[in-house]
Amino acid sequence: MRLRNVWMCALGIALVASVACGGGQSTSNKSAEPTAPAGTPAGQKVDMATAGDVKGTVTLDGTAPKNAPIKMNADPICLKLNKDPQFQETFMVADGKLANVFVYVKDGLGNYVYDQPTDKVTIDQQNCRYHPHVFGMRVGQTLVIKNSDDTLHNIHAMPKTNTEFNEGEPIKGMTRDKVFTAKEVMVPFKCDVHGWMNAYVGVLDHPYYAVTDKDGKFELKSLPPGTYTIEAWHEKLGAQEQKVTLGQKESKDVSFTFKAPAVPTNN
Ligand SMILES: [Cu+2]
Repeated sequence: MRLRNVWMCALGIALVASVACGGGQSTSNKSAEPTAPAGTPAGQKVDMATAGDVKGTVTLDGTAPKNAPIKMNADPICLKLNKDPQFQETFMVADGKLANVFVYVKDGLGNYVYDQPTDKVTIDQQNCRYHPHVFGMRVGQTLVIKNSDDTLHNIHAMPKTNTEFNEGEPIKGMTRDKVFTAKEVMVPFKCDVHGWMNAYVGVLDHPYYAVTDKDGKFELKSLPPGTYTIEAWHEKLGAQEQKVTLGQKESKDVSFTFKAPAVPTNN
């Protein structure tokens, strides 16, 4: 390895260690480890000196369907916690921009290795809803399932690849830790006590994922140069893919448009 490359790699490692990558939001305290020898892409860390970004906006073309109303009569505690009318979060649209879309690198990353996040991801059962509704996490990362309500919640994960689980949390303040062992987009959750409660997690083996915010925006930071398939997933509108090629330090816009259903969906 030439001296310059050694320096670039060292810089890259230092940045990887100090800057949160994508949705991982973790800061690793691990000291820099030696990278694989030059010419051995497998097991190599991303060189932050040449990394770029993919950002974009997700738009809904057409009129957003009305979200289904939620009736919480089955549980008086939930009813008491929610005085205002409640609706599903299926279509979160403002000015035509779509929130709660999971966007991630589906293909093209090769064999890079990434620091394992040391932080935990939390899904909270609060006011008889899941928070967040759509989120991402890493394979091997701890998911804390919390009950903030004074009522029984039963979180039921229904993966196809990972192991299904179905666990009750009868007491306010209870938490359970879970780990997904394989990548899977998406794993749905439901509450077996409250039929309206649902959430989705995208589990990935890399840090390049995001969920669109209320303005429909997302950002995948610190992507190495390469050609990638970016997928945008929505719980009702399905998934779309786009290819993008990133040169060194390039920032590219990859925006998606989903067509609103012609007939209102029964969400
Ligand atoms: Cu529940």
